[in-house]
Amino acid sequence: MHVTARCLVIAGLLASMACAVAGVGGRLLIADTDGDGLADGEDNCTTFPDPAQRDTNRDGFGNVCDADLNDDCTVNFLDLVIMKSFFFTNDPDADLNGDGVVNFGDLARMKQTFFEAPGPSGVPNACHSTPR
Ligand SMILES: [Ca+2]
Ligand SMILES: [Ca+2]
Ligand SMILES: [Ca+2]
Ligand SMILES: [Ca+2]
Repeated sequence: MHVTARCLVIAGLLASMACAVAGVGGRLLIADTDGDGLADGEDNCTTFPDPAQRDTNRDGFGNVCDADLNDDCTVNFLDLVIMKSFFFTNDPDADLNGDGVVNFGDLARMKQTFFEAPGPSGVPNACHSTPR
């Protein structure tokens, strides 16, 4: 009886240690910066929640962080001109937020990465040989 009780205590300690290690390891291994349920290494837009991973031009940047409409790896006035030409249409690439229409919501998304590269993306993409 006494031995059994000690074994249970030791077993319990080991189990809780194993759980603690798994908990720490889990957090380190499964970083999900934007909390959209996709690990950063599988997320085509690591800083903006996009569980659908919509990437209509298939360049490795999810539409929500891909305002680079002419695919030159910089978001600038050239892209703004393209978005303007598709304004109030349903062009899929210029529809950054995926609500079916190109409008001020998409313009606001573009503004957030203006003068920057598209992304960051956690998957291989058209602008970087390594994900970023
Ligand atoms: Ca994301
Ligand atoms: Ca894209
Ligand atoms: Ca561009
Ligand atoms: Ca839209």
